[in-house]
Amino acid sequence: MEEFGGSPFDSLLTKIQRRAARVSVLGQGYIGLPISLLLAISGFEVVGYDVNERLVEGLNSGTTPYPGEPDLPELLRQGLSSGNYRPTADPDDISGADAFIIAVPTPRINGGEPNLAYLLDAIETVKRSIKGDAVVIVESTVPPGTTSGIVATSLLREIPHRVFIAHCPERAMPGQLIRELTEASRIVGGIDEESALLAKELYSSFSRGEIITTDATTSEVVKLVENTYRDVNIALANEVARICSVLGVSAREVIELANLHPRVNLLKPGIGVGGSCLTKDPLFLANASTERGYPPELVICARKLNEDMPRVAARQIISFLEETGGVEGAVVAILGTAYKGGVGDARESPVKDLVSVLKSAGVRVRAYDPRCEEYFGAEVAGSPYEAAEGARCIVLATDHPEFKSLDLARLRAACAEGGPVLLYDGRLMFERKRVEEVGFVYSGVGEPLLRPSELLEVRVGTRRGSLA
Ligand code: SAJ
Repeated sequence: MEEFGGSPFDSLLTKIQRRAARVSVLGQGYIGLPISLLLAISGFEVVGYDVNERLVEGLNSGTTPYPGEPDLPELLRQGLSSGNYRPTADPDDISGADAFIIAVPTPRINGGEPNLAYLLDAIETVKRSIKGDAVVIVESTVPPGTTSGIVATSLLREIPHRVFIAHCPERAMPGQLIRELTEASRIVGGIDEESALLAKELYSSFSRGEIITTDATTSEVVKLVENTYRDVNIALANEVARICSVLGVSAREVIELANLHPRVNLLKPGIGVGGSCLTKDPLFLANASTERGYPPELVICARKLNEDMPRVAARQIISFLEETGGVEGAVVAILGTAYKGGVGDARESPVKDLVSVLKSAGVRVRAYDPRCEEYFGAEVAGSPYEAAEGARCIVLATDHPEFKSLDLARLRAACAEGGPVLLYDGRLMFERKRVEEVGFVYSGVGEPLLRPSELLEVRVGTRRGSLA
């Protein structure tokens, strides 16, 4: 084994620069797995540890668990064939690494409080595995102060070696993880400058984006602020949508036109905000601030507004059913259950609440998703057309690219006969004209409310259908 002299910092830096550092990644999830593979392919010996034995078995046989990430299977193939990547469920295998990356989930519990149990377990595992000077990187999203607080106190107290500690949040978008992990700029926060520099050196082995160093708490806050910004922006779009509905104008058109202003950039309204990040990060930020004396109203209000969106959609659908033949036993077909288009991930999907509210009103809910296996208790259909059989309402709930090429006439033909059928566009994916031409009543998020008196007058392709 090659010797690296000098201070602990110099020695670790040289090991990283020469790709002689051994890396252990705890958690082979959405982020831990691609990070492990990118490091392995760039020349590091990487042990990818996960407590989930089935996941590890799959990885060892070349199976990627995350559909919707087009580049991941090839990356796993390269990682395994490089001989540098070793998935394991045995914690002893990570012992003695020079760098430990913790990429475990930090889900929220009731009230938005973070559940740090997986993180604390991972720290204990790292503590048992450090056999010399090492750098420990927290990649998981954590409340402000966690890295320099609980993580540092725990690691620095009992270990007789020099331990450098940093927080390196990811900025990668599910659906395009690999591209963003390798190309996006990133923030690296150390509990001291040397920790940040070591983490930066490690990540620059695979990242072409700019890597900016700061302190650990700033990087934690930056991560939370980024997702809060997006959540608040979407909440404003959803608020505009609700305002436009009652004012009788189309929010889609209003936002499109407002965004022509050079300094306006509203995001898209929809039936809700899902995924594991935007649904919890603003709450982590707000809770931390509240604990220190400032309860931030806007952030909380935006979260509530976004959480309410599936119920707003459900209410509009229910009132349509009430006005056109009754709710009990009416079939509603939901297209898409994933939390967003192009992924097979149902975590925190707004479709869960949508299904639940519709079902408790007596609706028979049938759903189809080309990528996702979670149906939230809805009847499962094998195709959009099967889902539509006998339906009085179709809800476009997830903007999967597959739905762009739906045969709308065939969809309408599969629906109930003899009365109006609503196509509720929860992701503003379809053109009103196209939908009305095939005989649907068109409505959706931010569209003018349909008025019952007008409903009966709806004629195919002749006027805008609307309903209150
Ligand atoms: N959504 C809307 N309207 C929009 C955009 C999104 O309603 O205009 C909805 C989506 O349908 C989805 C939810 O918001 O339900 C979240 O989707 P997303 O694509 O906005 O975000 P995520 O959760 O997939 O990924 C985010 C990203 N954060 C930011 O863009 C600031 C990503 O870069 C982060 O790495 C990721 O969170 C994370 O891991 O924190």
